[in-house]
Amino acid sequence: MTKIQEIAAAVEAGKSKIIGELVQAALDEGAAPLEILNVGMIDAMSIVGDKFQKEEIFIPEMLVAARAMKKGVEVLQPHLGDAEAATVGKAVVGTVSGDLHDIGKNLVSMMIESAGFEVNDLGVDVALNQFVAAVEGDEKVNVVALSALLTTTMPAMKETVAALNASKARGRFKIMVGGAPITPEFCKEIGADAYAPDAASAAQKAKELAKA
Ligand code: B1M
Repeated sequence: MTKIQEIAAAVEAGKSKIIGELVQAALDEGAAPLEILNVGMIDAMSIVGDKFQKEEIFIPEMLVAARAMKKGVEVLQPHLGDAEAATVGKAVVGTVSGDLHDIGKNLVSMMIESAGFEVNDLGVDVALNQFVAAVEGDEKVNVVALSALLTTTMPAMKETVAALNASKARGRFKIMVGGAPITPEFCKEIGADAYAPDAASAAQKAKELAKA
């Protein structure tokens, strides 16, 4: 088994105690940080999701897998991207109301920060008025990144985008959306400015939006 396969197995089995050592060992062996993330962790979480869907595992197993991934990401974080010297702006990031999934959102936060943004991460289950207050209360904000992982929280994303579109500060920020059930079509339909399929593209897209 390669180190990356060991990492994937540890994420799937929710082995938080050993995941840090495994990630460090893979880095020491010269594995690419993005490969560790994509193959060792994100793919493993997809398998966890599939098993949950087939009722082979249940919420506690999903939760321990998520914890293990978080621990692994903590070790990986300093290797994921070199922070750019100049600040390109400030991004408000959060998972929309009713949605507690934060791993993808945390990766998006981390990658956007590495791309040179200051980040105000509002966390999960963020009410639309919290997003509006965050943009209206801070003139530096030029990007808002909304995450949703559940089809049932897509309406909350739509309402949040509508509230942001109605904000008096609308002229100075762009809205980006993402998360597993989100599509470019949905992005367009709800009036957001951009869609990104993953955290690395979110960082790239945020830079483009900040320049637009
Ligand atoms: Co949840 N859950 N979950 N869950 N969970 C999913 C999303 C699900 C697909 C599992 C399944 O059934 N196969 C399913 C949703 C089905 C649907 O809506 N169609 C589901 C469900 C049903 C639920 C509950 C309703 C279960 C229940 O209670 N019956 C419940 C809801 C709770 C709530 O939010 N109110 C629930 C709870 C949980 C846990 C708490 C146990 C745990 C979350 C722990 C945590 O986040 N701290 C959990 C987990 C771990 C998952 C899965 C297994 C993994 C999610 C994850 O972290 N993936 C997930 C199945 C899956 O995704 N395959 C599942 C890894 C992460 C890196 O990927 O978040 O997709 P992701 O982020 C990606 C991209 O989406 C993108 O970038 C990241 C990659 O680079 N991205 C953005 C994300 N946000 C972005 C924003 C952007 C741009 C890109 O720009 C702004």
